[in-house]
Amino acid sequence: MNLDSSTVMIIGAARSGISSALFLKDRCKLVYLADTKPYEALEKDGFGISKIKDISNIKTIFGCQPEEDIIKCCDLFILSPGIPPEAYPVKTAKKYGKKIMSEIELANCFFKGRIVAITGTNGKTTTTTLTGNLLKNAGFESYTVGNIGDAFINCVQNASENSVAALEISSFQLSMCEKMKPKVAVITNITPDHLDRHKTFENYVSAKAEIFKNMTSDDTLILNMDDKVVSSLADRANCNIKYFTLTDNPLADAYFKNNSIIINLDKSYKLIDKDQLKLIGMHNVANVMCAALAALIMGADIDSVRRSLESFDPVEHRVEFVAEKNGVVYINDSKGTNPDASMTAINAIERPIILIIGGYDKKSSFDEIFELIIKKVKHIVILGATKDKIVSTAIKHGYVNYTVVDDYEQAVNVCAQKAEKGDCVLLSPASASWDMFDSYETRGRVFKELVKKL
Ligand code: UMA
Repeated sequence: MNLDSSTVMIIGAARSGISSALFLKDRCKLVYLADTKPYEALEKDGFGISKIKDISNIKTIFGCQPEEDIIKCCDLFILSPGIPPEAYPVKTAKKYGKKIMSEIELANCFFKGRIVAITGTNGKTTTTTLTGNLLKNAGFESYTVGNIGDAFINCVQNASENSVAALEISSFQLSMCEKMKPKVAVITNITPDHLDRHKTFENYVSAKAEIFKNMTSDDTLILNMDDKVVSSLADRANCNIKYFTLTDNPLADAYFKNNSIIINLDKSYKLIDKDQLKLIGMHNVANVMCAALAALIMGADIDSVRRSLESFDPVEHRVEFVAEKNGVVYINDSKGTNPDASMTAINAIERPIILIIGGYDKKSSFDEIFELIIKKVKHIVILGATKDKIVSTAIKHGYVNYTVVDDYEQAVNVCAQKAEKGDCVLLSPASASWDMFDSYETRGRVFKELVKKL
């Protein structure tokens, strides 16, 4: 891709936008970096906006929308994943027939190595981290990038033909991918999420299916046999398919038998016992199956995969142990940003639970999670933009053990008062963080700080 004579406009000046601007600054005639937030707010976000200061061919448009006349002069638009398709610069660029691509697609155009792409509603961060780790320990020059927090474009400059990107990719990012052709792709599971952006579940599933649209018989798609929505996608794919299942089903390429993970690729063998893993819960057994299949298909050796799995620690903010205070265990699952992820966390915990729930409204339903809350959760502490919706769902299900609070300090204090020795306080909001925080990471860190102060 030659952009020497192009003027490029990047929309969104956070992780994806800043990294794209730095990558493009020497590769095109002029870069515009646009964000509706003013500079001071971008600085506060802490994604390194000061790095683009005083670079002669990066012009910034902050605190307002770019003018139509400037949009008309640009040849290419790079969108950050958080920019909705109805945003003013996107609609205007489309009106003038301009080329628009995502930061992921931009990176894909310049990346020389192979891609292992991982998507799904839940489990993708752990699976991606694990895949990157298994590949690195097996001697690959691997980069763990994407939705996980480190933009894909950041690794492109240093990558070679021998590199492998373990790429976590969200539905937002997939809906703007054109040519990406992963060597291996994984779909962990699909349940309703991000319906505020995709509008319908079908649109969301179709966005996920974009991951394999360019894959051919040289490539492999790993699908969840236990998830009907995911396994039915096999009919739409033109590449090799491998399956994993948490049942004892030798027809799958990875399955679970007598508490062990069995791999069934060229030959059948026991990979590891569940008890040898530091990761807790059956959802993590599924994540391990995905990552192990992906690494083995890429050529990692079995012994190295086994050793790496034994030593792998849980990912921050995903069912992460924080502290034990007065016999009460505190767990941070701030990455539980939808009801399904929070149900997975609740299911992974064997103690009586006090749950902190609520946050930004992604239009998810809370009915199903209440069926589990009734069985496993002693008390819930509700806050955030979804609080009224959660309270009315609690009333509808006849669940009365709840307290509504205004902020995290109150939430942690109420939990500490309600919890008894042997209980677990679980932060798993079943909602995104954007009503009160810039990210789920900040939310998780605030929770951990408050717990440490107890
Ligand atoms: N903005 C505008 N105009 C708009 C809307 C937003 O200018 O109309 C600006 C905002 O003011 C803000 C910037 O756009 O400054 C934000 O862009 P962004 O939300 O795409 O943020 P990035 O920091 O670039 O982060 C994105 C992903 N965020 C989202 O998809 C919402 C990050 O995933 C990802 O790590 C990063 O790219 C690198 O790939 C985060 C996430 O929450 C972790 N993802 C969602 C999830 O996992 O559920 C999908």
